[in-house]
Amino acid sequence: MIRKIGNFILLIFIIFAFFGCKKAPDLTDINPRNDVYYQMFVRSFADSDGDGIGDFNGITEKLDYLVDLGITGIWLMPIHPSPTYHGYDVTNYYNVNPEYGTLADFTNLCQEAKEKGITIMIDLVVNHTSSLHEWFLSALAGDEKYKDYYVFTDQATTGKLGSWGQNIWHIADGKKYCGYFSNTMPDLNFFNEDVINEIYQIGKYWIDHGVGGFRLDAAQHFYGTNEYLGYSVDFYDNIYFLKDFRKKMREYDPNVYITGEINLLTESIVKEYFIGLDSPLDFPIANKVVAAGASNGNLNYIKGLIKIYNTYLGVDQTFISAPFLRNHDENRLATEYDGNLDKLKLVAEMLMVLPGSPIIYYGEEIGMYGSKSNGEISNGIAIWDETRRLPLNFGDKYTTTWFQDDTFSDVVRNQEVKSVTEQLLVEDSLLNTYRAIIKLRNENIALKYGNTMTVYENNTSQLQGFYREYQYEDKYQKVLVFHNLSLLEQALPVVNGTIIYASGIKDVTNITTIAPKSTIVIDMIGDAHD
Ligand SMILES: [Ca+2]
Ligand SMILES: [Ca+2]
Repeated sequence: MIRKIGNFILLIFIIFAFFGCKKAPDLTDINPRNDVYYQMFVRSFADSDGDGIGDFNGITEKLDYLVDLGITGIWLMPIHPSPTYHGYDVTNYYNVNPEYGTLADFTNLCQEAKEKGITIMIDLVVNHTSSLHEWFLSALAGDEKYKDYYVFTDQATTGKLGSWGQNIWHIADGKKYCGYFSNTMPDLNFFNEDVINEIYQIGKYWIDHGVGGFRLDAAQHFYGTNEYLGYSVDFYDNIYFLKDFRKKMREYDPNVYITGEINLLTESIVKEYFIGLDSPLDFPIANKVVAAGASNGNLNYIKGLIKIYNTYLGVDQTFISAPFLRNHDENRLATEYDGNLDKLKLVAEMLMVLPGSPIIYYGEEIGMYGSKSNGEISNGIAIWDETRRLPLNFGDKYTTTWFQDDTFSDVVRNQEVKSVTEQLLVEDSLLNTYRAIIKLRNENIALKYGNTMTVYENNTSQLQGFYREYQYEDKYQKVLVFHNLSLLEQALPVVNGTIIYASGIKDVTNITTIAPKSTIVIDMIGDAHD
Protein backbone atom coordinates (compact mmCIF):
# COMPACT_ATOMS: atom_id res chain seq x y z
CA MET A 1 0.00 0.00 0.00
CA ILE A 2 2.72 2.40 0.99
CA ARG A 3 4.49 1.45 -2.18
CA LYS A 4 1.41 2.27 -4.28
CA ILE A 5 1.00 5.68 -2.73
CA GLY A 6 4.68 6.18 -3.25
CA ASN A 7 4.36 5.40 -6.93
CA PHE A 8 1.49 7.83 -7.23
CA ILE A 9 3.50 10.64 -5.66
CA LEU A 10 6.42 9.70 -7.84
CA LEU A 11 4.18 10.00 -10.89
CA ILE A 12 3.10 13.46 -9.77
CA PHE A 13 6.63 14.57 -9.36
CA ILE A 14 7.60 13.21 -12.74
CA ILE A 15 4.78 15.29 -14.21
CA PHE A 16 6.07 18.32 -12.35
CA ALA A 17 9.53 17.61 -13.61
CA PHE A 18 8.25 17.39 -17.14
CA PHE A 19 6.09 20.48 -17.20
CA GLY A 20 7.80 22.46 -14.50
CA CYS A 21 10.34 24.28 -16.71
CA LYS A 22 11.76 25.97 -13.65
CA LYS A 23 13.09 29.43 -14.20
CA ALA A 24 16.24 30.26 -12.27
CA PRO A 25 15.52 32.79 -9.50
CA ASP A 26 16.97 36.25 -9.84
CA LEU A 27 20.05 36.23 -7.63
CA THR A 28 21.11 39.83 -8.05
CA ASP A 29 23.33 40.82 -5.15
CA ILE A 30 21.62 38.94 -2.37
CA ASN A 31 24.94 38.44 -0.64
CA PRO A 32 28.10 39.53 -2.40
CA ARG A 33 30.30 37.18 -0.37
CA ASN A 34 28.92 33.82 -1.47
CA ASP A 35 31.23 32.82 -4.28
CA VAL A 36 32.87 29.88 -5.95
CA TYR A 37 36.62 30.41 -5.66
CA TYR A 38 39.44 29.06 -7.79
CA GLN A 39 42.78 28.80 -6.00
CA MET A 40 45.45 29.50 -8.56
CA PHE A 41 49.21 29.04 -8.54
CA VAL A 42 50.03 31.76 -11.07
CA ARG A 43 53.26 30.08 -12.24
CA SER A 44 51.31 26.96 -13.30
CA PHE A 45 48.10 28.41 -14.72
CA ALA A 46 48.41 30.16 -18.08
CA ASP A 47 51.40 31.52 -19.99
CA SER A 48 50.69 34.40 -22.37
CA ASP A 49 54.20 35.13 -23.67
CA GLY A 50 55.70 31.71 -24.28
CA ASP A 51 58.40 31.72 -21.59
CA GLY A 52 56.80 28.69 -19.92
CA ILE A 53 55.82 30.57 -16.77
CA GLY A 54 52.23 31.47 -15.98
CA ASP A 55 51.50 35.18 -15.83
CA PHE A 56 48.80 37.80 -15.19
CA ASN A 57 48.05 38.31 -18.87
CA GLY A 58 47.64 34.56 -19.26
CA ILE A 59 45.00 34.62 -16.52
CA THR A 60 43.28 37.60 -18.14
CA GLU A 61 43.18 35.81 -21.47
CA LYS A 62 41.78 32.67 -19.82
CA LEU A 63 39.10 34.43 -17.76
CA ASP A 64 36.36 33.04 -19.99
CA TYR A 65 37.46 29.51 -19.09
CA LEU A 66 36.81 30.40 -15.44
CA VAL A 67 33.54 32.19 -16.22
CA ASP A 68 32.31 29.11 -18.10
CA LEU A 69 33.32 26.96 -15.15
CA GLY A 70 31.11 29.15 -12.94
CA ILE A 71 33.91 30.75 -10.95
CA THR A 72 33.13 34.08 -9.26
CA GLY A 73 36.33 34.52 -7.25
CA ILE A 74 40.01 33.79 -7.80
CA TRP A 75 42.50 33.29 -4.98
CA LEU A 76 45.91 34.09 -6.36
CA MET A 77 48.75 32.44 -4.50
CA PRO A 78 51.59 34.91 -3.78
CA ILE A 79 52.12 37.49 -6.50
CA HIS A 80 54.91 39.50 -4.88
CA PRO A 81 58.64 39.50 -5.68
CA SER A 82 60.31 36.57 -3.96
CA PRO A 83 63.49 34.50 -4.27
CA THR A 84 61.49 31.23 -4.33
CA TYR A 85 59.33 29.61 -7.00
CA HIS A 86 56.34 29.56 -4.59
CA GLY A 87 56.54 33.12 -3.33
CA TYR A 88 55.66 32.51 0.31
CA ASP A 89 58.67 34.65 1.32
CA VAL A 90 58.17 38.17 0.07
CA THR A 91 60.92 40.72 -0.66
CA ASN A 92 58.61 43.61 -1.58
CA TYR A 93 54.95 43.94 -0.58
CA TYR A 94 54.38 46.88 -2.92
CA ASN A 95 55.17 45.25 -6.24
CA VAL A 96 54.56 42.09 -8.24
CA ASN A 97 56.83 39.24 -9.25
CA PRO A 98 58.28 40.34 -12.62
CA GLU A 99 58.04 36.74 -13.88
CA TYR A 100 54.25 37.14 -13.61
CA GLY A 101 54.11 40.53 -15.37
CA THR A 102 53.91 44.18 -14.41
CA LEU A 103 51.81 45.99 -11.86
CA ALA A 104 49.81 47.36 -14.80
CA ASP A 105 49.17 43.80 -16.03
CA PHE A 106 47.92 42.93 -12.56
CA THR A 107 45.54 45.88 -12.25
CA ASN A 108 44.30 45.11 -15.74
CA LEU A 109 43.58 41.54 -14.62
CA CYS A 110 41.63 42.82 -11.60
CA GLN A 111 39.65 45.17 -13.82
CA GLU A 112 38.85 42.59 -16.50
CA ALA A 113 37.93 40.02 -13.87
CA LYS A 114 35.60 42.45 -12.15
CA GLU A 115 33.85 43.16 -15.43
CA LYS A 116 33.20 39.42 -15.73
CA GLY A 117 31.87 39.14 -12.20
CA ILE A 118 35.04 37.69 -10.68
CA THR A 119 36.66 39.02 -7.50
CA ILE A 120 40.43 38.74 -7.12
CA MET A 121 41.67 37.65 -3.69
CA ILE A 122 45.42 37.63 -3.06
CA ASP A 123 47.59 35.73 -0.67
CA LEU A 124 48.96 38.10 1.97
CA VAL A 125 52.07 36.59 3.53
CA VAL A 126 52.81 38.74 6.56
CA ASN A 127 53.66 36.28 9.32
CA HIS A 128 57.19 36.53 7.96
CA THR A 129 59.16 38.16 5.18
CA SER A 130 61.95 36.77 3.07
CA SER A 131 65.37 36.92 4.75
CA LEU A 132 66.31 38.96 1.67
CA HIS A 133 63.67 41.62 2.37
CA GLU A 134 65.33 45.02 2.83
CA TRP A 135 63.72 45.33 6.29
CA PHE A 136 65.53 42.20 7.45
CA LEU A 137 68.79 43.19 5.77
CA SER A 138 68.58 46.59 7.51
CA ALA A 139 67.89 44.82 10.80
CA LEU A 140 70.96 42.62 10.40
CA ALA A 141 72.98 45.73 9.52
CA GLY A 142 72.04 47.15 12.92
CA ASP A 143 69.16 49.51 12.07
CA GLU A 144 67.19 49.63 15.36
CA LYS A 145 63.89 50.56 13.67
CA TYR A 146 63.96 47.44 11.51
CA LYS A 147 65.46 45.26 14.20
CA ASP A 148 62.19 45.82 16.04
CA TYR A 149 60.26 44.70 12.94
CA TYR A 150 61.45 41.17 13.70
CA VAL A 151 61.80 38.92 16.72
CA PHE A 152 65.41 38.87 17.89
CA THR A 153 66.65 37.51 21.19
CA ASP A 154 69.88 37.74 23.15
CA GLN A 155 69.18 34.53 25.04
CA ALA A 156 71.88 31.96 24.37
CA THR A 157 69.47 29.03 24.65
CA THR A 158 65.77 29.49 24.33
CA GLY A 159 64.97 25.83 24.90
CA LYS A 160 61.79 26.44 23.00
CA LEU A 161 60.34 24.81 19.91
CA GLY A 162 57.47 25.67 17.55
CA SER A 163 54.03 24.09 17.59
CA TRP A 164 55.05 21.02 15.56
CA GLY A 165 58.30 20.59 17.45
CA GLN A 166 60.48 22.42 14.93
CA ASN A 167 63.43 24.62 15.79
CA ILE A 168 62.30 28.21 15.32
CA TRP A 169 65.51 30.04 16.32
CA HIS A 170 68.22 30.77 13.80
CA ILE A 171 71.41 32.82 13.66
CA ALA A 172 72.50 35.26 10.95
CA ASP A 173 75.44 37.66 11.28
CA GLY A 174 75.73 36.53 14.90
CA LYS A 175 72.17 37.59 15.68
CA LYS A 176 69.52 35.14 16.86
CA TYR A 177 66.02 35.55 15.42
CA CYS A 178 62.74 33.68 15.13
CA GLY A 179 61.90 32.06 11.78
CA TYR A 180 58.92 29.89 12.58
CA PHE A 181 58.86 28.10 9.23
CA SER A 182 62.46 28.46 8.12
CA ASN A 183 65.65 30.44 8.60
CA THR A 184 64.89 32.17 5.28
CA MET A 185 61.49 33.31 6.61
CA PRO A 186 62.10 35.59 9.62
CA ASP A 187 58.90 36.30 11.58
CA LEU A 188 57.56 39.82 11.78
CA ASN A 189 57.04 41.27 15.25
CA PHE A 190 53.30 41.62 15.82
CA PHE A 191 53.90 43.50 19.07
CA ASN A 192 55.33 46.39 17.04
CA GLU A 193 52.69 48.99 16.09
CA ASP A 194 54.81 50.05 13.10
CA VAL A 195 54.57 46.52 11.71
CA ILE A 196 50.80 46.45 12.26
CA ASN A 197 50.43 49.81 10.50
CA GLU A 198 52.65 48.57 7.68
CA ILE A 199 50.31 45.59 7.19
CA TYR A 200 47.28 47.91 7.08
CA GLN A 201 49.06 50.04 4.50
CA ILE A 202 49.87 46.98 2.37
CA GLY A 203 46.21 45.93 2.49
CA LYS A 204 44.99 49.36 1.40
CA TYR A 205 47.59 49.52 -1.35
CA TRP A 206 46.26 46.32 -2.94
CA ILE A 207 42.63 47.36 -2.53
CA ASP A 208 43.63 50.50 -4.45
CA HIS A 209 45.00 48.23 -7.18
CA GLY A 210 41.73 46.33 -7.58
CA VAL A 211 41.98 43.49 -5.08
CA GLY A 212 38.68 42.42 -3.49
CA GLY A 213 39.92 40.04 -0.83
CA PHE A 214 42.84 38.69 1.14
CA ARG A 215 43.86 35.21 2.18
CA LEU A 216 46.10 35.63 5.21
CA ASP A 217 48.80 33.02 5.10
CA ALA A 218 49.79 31.26 8.33
CA ALA A 219 47.25 33.33 10.26
CA GLN A 220 47.43 31.11 13.34
CA HIS A 221 51.16 31.82 13.69
CA PHE A 222 51.23 35.62 13.89
CA TYR A 223 51.62 35.26 17.63
CA GLY A 224 53.33 31.90 17.45
CA THR A 225 53.90 29.41 20.22
CA ASN A 226 57.19 30.25 22.00
CA GLU A 227 57.91 32.98 19.49
CA TYR A 228 57.77 35.96 21.84
CA LEU A 229 60.00 35.09 24.75
CA GLY A 230 58.81 36.70 27.94
CA TYR A 231 55.30 37.33 26.58
CA SER A 232 52.32 35.16 27.21
CA VAL A 233 50.41 34.70 23.95
CA ASP A 234 47.59 32.47 22.81
CA PHE A 235 45.43 32.10 19.72
CA TYR A 236 43.15 34.94 20.76
CA ASP A 237 46.05 37.32 20.05
CA ASN A 238 45.84 36.19 16.42
CA ILE A 239 42.07 36.55 16.42
CA TYR A 240 42.13 40.09 17.81
CA PHE A 241 44.72 41.15 15.26
CA LEU A 242 42.57 39.67 12.48
CA LYS A 243 39.51 41.42 13.84
CA ASP A 244 41.30 44.78 13.75
CA PHE A 245 42.69 44.06 10.30
CA ARG A 246 39.26 43.20 8.92
CA LYS A 247 37.75 46.31 10.51
CA LYS A 248 40.43 48.52 8.94
CA MET A 249 40.03 46.92 5.52
CA ARG A 250 36.22 47.11 5.72
CA GLU A 251 36.43 50.82 6.51
CA TYR A 252 38.44 51.17 3.33
CA ASP A 253 36.33 48.83 1.18
CA PRO A 254 33.04 47.59 2.66
CA ASN A 255 32.97 44.60 0.28
CA VAL A 256 36.43 43.20 0.97
CA TYR A 257 36.40 39.47 1.82
CA ILE A 258 38.95 38.12 4.26
CA THR A 259 39.96 34.51 4.67
CA GLY A 260 42.85 33.01 6.54
CA GLU A 261 44.82 29.81 6.77
CA ILE A 262 43.87 28.21 10.07
CA ASN A 263 45.25 24.75 9.54
CA LEU A 264 43.36 22.98 12.32
CA LEU A 265 40.79 20.23 12.37
CA THR A 266 39.37 21.20 15.76
CA GLU A 267 36.16 23.07 15.01
CA SER A 268 35.91 24.35 18.59
CA ILE A 269 39.07 26.41 17.96
CA VAL A 270 38.40 27.17 14.28
CA LYS A 271 35.02 28.63 15.27
CA GLU A 272 36.73 31.33 17.33
CA TYR A 273 38.50 32.56 14.21
CA PHE A 274 35.14 33.67 12.78
CA ILE A 275 35.50 36.54 15.26
CA GLY A 276 38.34 37.87 13.13
CA LEU A 277 37.87 36.41 9.66
CA ASP A 278 34.97 36.18 7.23
CA SER A 279 36.11 32.64 6.57
CA PRO A 280 38.86 30.68 8.23
CA LEU A 281 39.61 28.17 5.47
CA ASP A 282 37.44 25.23 6.49
CA PHE A 283 39.85 22.38 7.17
CA PRO A 284 37.38 20.52 9.46
CA ILE A 285 34.77 20.37 6.70
CA ALA A 286 37.36 19.56 4.00
CA ASN A 287 38.58 16.64 6.06
CA LYS A 288 35.08 15.17 6.40
CA VAL A 289 34.21 15.57 2.72
CA VAL A 290 37.42 14.04 1.43
CA ALA A 291 37.12 11.09 3.83
CA ALA A 292 33.48 10.45 2.90
CA GLY A 293 34.35 10.79 -0.77
CA ALA A 294 36.97 8.10 -0.38
CA SER A 295 34.59 5.73 1.38
CA ASN A 296 31.81 3.61 -0.04
CA GLY A 297 29.54 4.34 2.90
CA ASN A 298 29.46 6.65 5.89
CA LEU A 299 26.42 6.76 8.14
CA ASN A 300 27.55 9.90 9.91
CA TYR A 301 28.75 12.04 7.01
CA ILE A 302 25.94 14.59 7.04
CA LYS A 303 25.57 14.50 10.81
CA GLY A 304 29.27 15.21 11.13
CA LEU A 305 29.02 18.25 8.87
CA ILE A 306 26.01 19.59 10.75
CA LYS A 307 27.82 19.21 14.06
CA ILE A 308 30.61 21.44 12.72
CA TYR A 309 28.21 24.06 11.33
CA ASN A 310 26.35 24.13 14.63
CA THR A 311 29.64 24.78 16.41
CA TYR A 312 30.31 27.75 14.12
CA LEU A 313 26.78 29.08 14.65
CA GLY A 314 27.61 29.40 18.32
CA VAL A 315 30.03 32.20 17.46
CA ASP A 316 28.64 33.79 14.32
CA GLN A 317 25.11 33.43 12.92
CA THR A 318 26.26 34.76 9.54
CA PHE A 319 29.45 32.72 9.20
CA ILE A 320 30.67 31.86 5.72
CA SER A 321 32.28 28.45 5.55
CA ALA A 322 35.07 28.21 2.97
CA PRO A 323 35.18 24.50 2.17
CA PHE A 324 37.63 22.92 -0.24
CA LEU A 325 38.96 19.49 -1.11
CA ARG A 326 42.68 19.96 -1.40
CA ASN A 327 45.17 22.81 -1.42
CA HIS A 328 48.75 23.47 -2.49
CA ASP A 329 50.18 21.95 0.70
CA GLU A 330 48.38 18.64 0.28
CA ASN A 331 48.53 15.74 -2.12
CA ARG A 332 46.00 16.08 -4.89
CA LEU A 333 42.78 14.09 -4.80
CA ALA A 334 43.52 12.05 -7.92
CA THR A 335 46.59 10.79 -6.08
CA GLU A 336 44.61 10.09 -2.92
CA TYR A 337 41.77 8.37 -4.81
CA ASP A 338 44.22 6.63 -7.18
CA GLY A 339 42.61 8.23 -10.21
CA ASN A 340 39.14 6.82 -9.50
CA LEU A 341 37.03 9.11 -11.69
CA ASP A 342 33.73 8.07 -10.14
CA LYS A 343 34.98 9.15 -6.73
CA LEU A 344 36.48 12.36 -8.10
CA LYS A 345 33.18 13.31 -9.74
CA LEU A 346 31.12 12.52 -6.67
CA VAL A 347 33.36 14.45 -4.31
CA ALA A 348 33.24 17.47 -6.64
CA GLU A 349 29.46 17.36 -6.28
CA MET A 350 29.73 16.88 -2.53
CA LEU A 351 31.82 20.06 -2.29
CA MET A 352 29.60 22.15 -4.52
CA VAL A 353 26.37 21.54 -2.60
CA LEU A 354 27.84 22.69 0.73
CA PRO A 355 27.09 26.05 2.36
CA GLY A 356 29.53 28.92 2.00
CA SER A 357 32.12 29.87 -0.59
CA PRO A 358 33.75 26.67 -1.84
CA ILE A 359 37.28 26.75 -3.23
CA ILE A 360 38.64 24.62 -6.08
CA TYR A 361 42.40 24.16 -6.19
CA TYR A 362 43.40 24.66 -9.83
CA GLY A 363 43.80 21.41 -11.72
CA GLU A 364 41.44 19.47 -9.47
CA GLU A 365 38.73 20.13 -12.05
CA ILE A 366 40.57 17.95 -14.58
CA GLY A 367 41.84 15.42 -12.05
CA MET A 368 45.55 16.27 -11.96
CA TYR A 369 47.88 14.16 -9.87
CA GLY A 370 50.21 15.68 -7.29
CA SER A 371 52.16 14.48 -4.30
CA LYS A 372 54.99 15.67 -2.14
CA SER A 373 58.45 14.81 -3.36
CA ASN A 374 61.31 13.90 -1.06
CA GLY A 375 64.04 16.31 -2.01
CA GLU A 376 65.05 14.57 -5.23
CA ILE A 377 67.23 16.86 -7.31
CA SER A 378 65.96 18.37 -10.53
CA ASN A 379 68.18 20.84 -12.38
CA GLY A 380 70.28 21.23 -9.27
CA ILE A 381 67.32 22.02 -7.01
CA ALA A 382 65.77 19.80 -4.31
CA ILE A 383 62.09 19.23 -5.13
CA TRP A 384 59.39 19.05 -2.43
CA ASP A 385 56.00 20.69 -3.01
CA GLU A 386 56.57 21.61 -6.65
CA THR A 387 54.99 18.30 -7.63
CA ARG A 388 51.74 19.35 -5.93
CA ARG A 389 51.73 22.56 -7.99
CA LEU A 390 52.43 21.37 -11.52
CA PRO A 391 51.42 23.07 -14.79
CA LEU A 392 47.75 22.95 -15.73
CA ASN A 393 47.36 21.27 -19.10
CA PHE A 394 45.07 23.46 -21.18
CA GLY A 395 45.97 21.51 -24.29
CA ASP A 396 46.88 24.74 -26.05
CA LYS A 397 49.67 27.33 -26.26
CA TYR A 398 48.85 28.72 -22.81
CA THR A 399 50.01 25.55 -21.04
CA THR A 400 52.95 26.38 -18.77
CA THR A 401 56.14 24.33 -18.98
CA TRP A 402 58.21 25.49 -16.02
CA PHE A 403 58.33 22.00 -14.53
CA GLN A 404 58.50 19.06 -16.93
CA ASP A 405 61.03 16.70 -15.36
CA ASP A 406 59.57 13.29 -16.15
CA THR A 407 61.74 11.53 -13.59
CA PHE A 408 58.91 12.59 -11.24
CA SER A 409 55.95 10.22 -11.28
CA ASP A 410 53.39 13.04 -10.97
CA VAL A 411 54.69 14.60 -14.18
CA VAL A 412 54.34 11.25 -15.94
CA ARG A 413 50.87 10.54 -14.55
CA ASN A 414 49.66 14.02 -15.53
CA GLN A 415 50.60 13.29 -19.13
CA GLU A 416 47.81 10.70 -19.05
CA VAL A 417 45.24 13.17 -17.70
CA LYS A 418 43.08 14.60 -20.47
CA SER A 419 43.65 18.30 -21.06
CA VAL A 420 41.08 21.04 -20.50
CA THR A 421 40.50 21.23 -24.25
CA GLU A 422 39.92 17.48 -24.49
CA GLN A 423 37.68 17.27 -21.42
CA LEU A 424 35.45 20.08 -22.62
CA LEU A 425 34.55 17.87 -25.58
CA VAL A 426 33.72 14.79 -23.50
CA GLU A 427 30.23 15.03 -22.09
CA ASP A 428 30.84 13.00 -18.94
CA SER A 429 34.35 14.28 -18.18
CA LEU A 430 35.33 15.38 -14.69
CA LEU A 431 35.58 18.96 -15.95
CA ASN A 432 32.03 18.85 -17.27
CA THR A 433 30.86 17.44 -13.93
CA TYR A 434 32.39 20.46 -12.22
CA ARG A 435 30.75 22.78 -14.74
CA ALA A 436 27.33 21.18 -14.29
CA ILE A 437 27.30 21.16 -10.50
CA ILE A 438 28.68 24.71 -10.20
CA LYS A 439 26.05 25.92 -12.64
CA LEU A 440 23.39 24.29 -10.49
CA ARG A 441 24.80 25.94 -7.38
CA ASN A 442 24.93 29.37 -8.98
CA GLU A 443 21.34 29.12 -10.21
CA ASN A 444 19.69 27.92 -7.00
CA ILE A 445 19.50 30.17 -3.96
CA ALA A 446 19.09 27.26 -1.56
CA LEU A 447 22.47 25.94 -2.68
CA LYS A 448 24.26 29.24 -3.10
CA TYR A 449 23.21 31.07 0.04
CA GLY A 450 22.64 30.24 3.66
CA ASN A 451 24.97 28.48 6.06
CA THR A 452 23.09 25.53 7.46
CA MET A 453 21.74 22.15 6.44
CA THR A 454 19.40 19.68 8.07
CA VAL A 455 19.67 15.95 7.92
CA TYR A 456 17.36 13.79 5.78
CA GLU A 457 15.26 11.58 8.04
CA ASN A 458 16.12 8.15 6.66
CA ASN A 459 19.81 8.26 5.91
CA THR A 460 21.71 5.04 5.46
CA SER A 461 25.41 4.43 5.28
CA GLN A 462 25.10 4.21 1.49
CA LEU A 463 22.67 7.05 0.87
CA GLN A 464 23.30 10.35 2.64
CA GLY A 465 20.77 13.13 2.24
CA PHE A 466 20.22 16.62 3.55
CA TYR A 467 18.03 19.65 3.08
CA ARG A 468 19.12 23.19 2.42
CA GLU A 469 16.79 26.15 2.23
CA TYR A 470 16.99 29.87 1.77
CA GLN A 471 14.57 32.73 2.08
CA TYR A 472 15.24 36.15 0.64
CA GLU A 473 12.35 38.60 0.61
CA ASP A 474 9.70 36.87 -1.49
CA LYS A 475 12.07 34.23 -2.81
CA TYR A 476 12.13 30.88 -1.06
CA GLN A 477 13.66 27.61 -2.06
CA LYS A 478 14.25 24.31 -0.36
CA VAL A 479 16.26 21.49 -1.86
CA LEU A 480 16.92 17.91 -0.88
CA VAL A 481 20.29 16.49 -1.87
CA PHE A 482 21.20 12.80 -1.97
CA HIS A 483 24.69 11.39 -2.37
CA ASN A 484 24.98 7.71 -3.11
CA LEU A 485 28.38 6.96 -1.62
CA SER A 486 28.15 3.27 -2.38
CA LEU A 487 29.00 1.10 -5.36
CA LEU A 488 25.42 -0.13 -5.63
CA GLU A 489 22.39 1.52 -7.15
CA GLN A 490 20.00 2.85 -4.49
CA ALA A 491 16.24 3.41 -4.71
CA LEU A 492 15.38 7.08 -4.88
CA PRO A 493 13.19 7.87 -1.86
CA VAL A 494 9.82 9.22 -2.84
CA VAL A 495 9.58 12.94 -2.20
CA ASN A 496 7.37 15.68 -3.46
CA GLY A 497 9.58 17.73 -5.67
CA THR A 498 11.32 18.18 -8.98
CA ILE A 499 14.65 16.63 -9.78
CA ILE A 500 16.91 19.44 -10.90
CA TYR A 501 20.17 17.51 -11.01
CA ALA A 502 21.25 13.92 -11.47
CA SER A 503 24.91 13.15 -12.08
CA GLY A 504 25.71 12.87 -15.75
CA ILE A 505 22.05 12.65 -16.81
CA LYS A 506 20.53 15.25 -19.10
CA ASP A 507 16.92 14.08 -19.07
CA VAL A 508 16.04 13.76 -15.38
CA THR A 509 12.33 13.09 -15.89
CA ASN A 510 12.22 9.32 -15.41
CA ILE A 511 14.62 8.72 -12.58
CA THR A 512 13.63 6.27 -9.86
CA THR A 513 17.04 5.15 -8.69
CA ILE A 514 20.32 6.79 -7.76
CA ALA A 515 23.28 5.42 -9.65
CA PRO A 516 26.38 4.32 -7.72
CA LYS A 517 28.69 7.19 -6.73
CA SER A 518 26.24 9.86 -7.81
CA THR A 519 24.18 12.80 -6.63
CA ILE A 520 20.58 13.84 -7.05
CA VAL A 521 19.20 17.25 -6.14
CA ILE A 522 15.47 17.77 -5.75
CA ASP A 523 13.76 21.14 -5.62
CA MET A 524 11.06 20.66 -2.98
CA ILE A 525 7.65 21.99 -3.78
CA GLY A 526 6.67 24.20 -0.90
CA ASP A 527 7.60 22.53 2.35
CA ALA A 528 6.02 19.21 1.58
CA HIS A 529 7.94 16.05 2.09
CA ASP A 530 7.45 12.79 3.91
CA1 LIG B 1 54.90 33.87 -19.12
CA1 LIG C 1 54.82 34.66 13.90
